[in-house]
Amino acid sequence: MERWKIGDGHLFIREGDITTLDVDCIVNAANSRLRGGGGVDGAIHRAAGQDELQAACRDIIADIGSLTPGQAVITPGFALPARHIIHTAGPIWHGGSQGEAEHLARCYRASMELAKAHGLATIAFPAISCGIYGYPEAEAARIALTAIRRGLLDGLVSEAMMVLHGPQSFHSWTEAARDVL
Ligand code: AR6
Repeated sequence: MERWKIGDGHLFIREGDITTLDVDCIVNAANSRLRGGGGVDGAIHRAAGQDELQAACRDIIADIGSLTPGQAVITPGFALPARHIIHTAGPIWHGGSQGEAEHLARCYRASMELAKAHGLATIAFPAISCGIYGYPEAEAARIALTAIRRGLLDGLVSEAMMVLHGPQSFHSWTEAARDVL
């Protein structure tokens, strides 16, 4: 695990399974209809309790229709050690000319703003869009870390953690951190 002090807060980069973390909130790399799916979304659903989490997601979708690009919404964590789940849908990678970078940055920013609005001080992120949605990891890491740095400087949260699945991802993100932070 690596750690940086930023403003009054800290950024951690670590390898692991985000569903095991005891934090105020974890972020789910969801789809815009909150339908559940594979990747980290599937892991979060299994660990939180599929039925309860899907029921909460259906209520949100009944209210708002679908998530707009970069929007974030919140549910309880149910059976997770984390108290809440913040759901945001990252961009699908189409080569970079369709606003993907701005959309991705907004996912991180909106998640931290929502955490702040709910009085949540510790947040853990997966590498949003870096799996099924195909975002190149080094580029995604630079965007994410820049957004998280700004959020910490703005006092949106006091601890932000990037949780990477596997040693290769961990390596890309710590490399990017040396450039960005
Ligand atoms: N803990 C931390 N990171 C994980 C975990 C885990 N338990 N499991 C996977 N990852 P992805 P996306 C990493 O595909 O690209 C879903 O079907 C994974 O290695 O989960 O945003 C949704 O419903 C990768 O680095 O999300 C959407 O339809 C990162 O999490 C779609 O996939 C994100 O990969 C979203 O695709």
